[in-house]
Amino acid sequence: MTISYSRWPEDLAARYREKGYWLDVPMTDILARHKNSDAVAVIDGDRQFSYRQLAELSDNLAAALQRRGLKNGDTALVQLGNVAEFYLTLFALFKIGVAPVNALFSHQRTELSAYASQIEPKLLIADRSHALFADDRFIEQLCREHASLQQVILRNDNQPENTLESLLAEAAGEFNATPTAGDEVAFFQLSGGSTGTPKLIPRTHNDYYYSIRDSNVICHVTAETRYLIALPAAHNFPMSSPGALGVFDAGGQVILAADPSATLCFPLIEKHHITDTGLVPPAVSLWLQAIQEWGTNKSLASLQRIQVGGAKLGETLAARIQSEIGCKLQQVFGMAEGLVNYTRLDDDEKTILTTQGRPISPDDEVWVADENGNPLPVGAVGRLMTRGPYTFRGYYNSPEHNAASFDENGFYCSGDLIEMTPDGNIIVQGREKDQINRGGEKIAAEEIENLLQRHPDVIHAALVSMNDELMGEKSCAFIVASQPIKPVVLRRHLRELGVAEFKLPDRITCVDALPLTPVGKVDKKRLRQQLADQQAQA
Ligand code: AMP
Ligand code: DBH
Repeated sequence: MTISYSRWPEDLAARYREKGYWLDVPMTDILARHKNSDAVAVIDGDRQFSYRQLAELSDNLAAALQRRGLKNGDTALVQLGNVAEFYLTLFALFKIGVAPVNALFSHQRTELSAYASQIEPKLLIADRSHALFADDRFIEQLCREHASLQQVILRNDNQPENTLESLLAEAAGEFNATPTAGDEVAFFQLSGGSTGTPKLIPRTHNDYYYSIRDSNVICHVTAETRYLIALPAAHNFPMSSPGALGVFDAGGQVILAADPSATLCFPLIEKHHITDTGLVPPAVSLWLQAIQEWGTNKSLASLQRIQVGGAKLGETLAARIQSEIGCKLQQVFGMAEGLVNYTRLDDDEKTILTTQGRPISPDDEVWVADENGNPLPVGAVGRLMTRGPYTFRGYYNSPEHNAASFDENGFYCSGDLIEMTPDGNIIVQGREKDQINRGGEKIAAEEIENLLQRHPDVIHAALVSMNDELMGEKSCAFIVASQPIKPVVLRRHLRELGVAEFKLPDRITCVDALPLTPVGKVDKKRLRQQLADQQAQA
């Protein structure tokens, strides 16, 4: 059984193969190329793993899962944090052709249940150290609700058998890898989304591996690269732009940090002579603050480049990276759906400080559309439209949403408002999608509004962004209730439903009614304006 997904049309697929973008090899190739190397691949706290060990341990896990009935074409729900087992599991699943959804460690019941409903996984791999898996209640609920679930494997489980650790230690024996073909689904990436249920993005070996290989060229990743992963490992940016997979492909070193805090990261950078990392803008602010407080950037001496993406980087902050950290900046504007833009390392200063770069591939087609879908000239602000060799052609099992997200020629409309400079760089100018970008963490307004509206006293809810000095944006919920209701009660309600903490509204305001547009939709522009006016007065 293969997983069905929206394929590229034949003519484009032929072109991508002809140009050497699609190699028709699975991403197991990334490890296979280094399987006899004793160079260090991953450092996770006191543990380190060579390439040889990564290859062997992922073989062990793959074989153990195969013996437990997992096979090519199956799917898995995986939730692991920034630990070596994240990569061991990813490669093990690639080896047996099982496509995972890698949930973020911050995800809770609502998100995991939504993913399970969409992929009907046969396998769950999770961590006892996550509050959801501290006891068996949620696992029992998942198994009740999803008859497809046959195997549950936990990390940090106090059992002698059937734990992630014990499976990694089971000798592989006669193991035959059965990866999916290059043009089949390798895994599902998570969309930041704008809809009530979070959508999944099928990524094939061909498209993902291509974006990784060419990211390595653009980002100068080599066997000498020592890359700090401080953002959530499952996120598309630290996975593939060039991320850990890029570093593995080049034979470099990945060093894991649980979070991007300066107290955790600075000592790691010093100890492991880290050369590269990827951050979101708020993390950059906190690093600069730490340098000021500690009066030195000495521990960052080995850093050659910092990539910043996930949310718009202001020009002032951008300039401070070069002067106060003393390393190169690379802006990254990417999306789990595909398209990734980078400023190039040898771009002039103005381009690096003021643009979000240009696409990876000469065959990334990017243009700017007006509201009627007509092309706009250089310098005009409009909708980002794109298709290309690593941009998906449809969300998994979502025909209606796909009809609204793509034009008739297969161009994906990302919901970003951009401007093109005369030399082909992109400047992100805003957003049309109903989403809050909270320092790089995306919140689909509709998802939270629906959850808020499940409270018996809430009649209507609208979630909008408000400006925030550190995070860029935070979220504010406007609530119409049948009786007075305290913000703490609504926050508790959301926590009880089980949703990632970063999605809880930063502010909750009760109002008598929500402003409406002439067609009767909630006028979010007006709500955002109200918040901006309040901030201006404060
Ligand atoms: P996601 O859907 O979670 O993969 O997030 C992708 C979205 O993040 C893009 O469509 C943009 O809205 C936003 N984004 C990513 N990088 C940047 C950046 N460098 N500047 C502004 N927005 C960004
Ligand atoms: O925000 C993103 O999704 C993102 C940012 C930078 C991304 O997916 C990427 C690079 O690949």
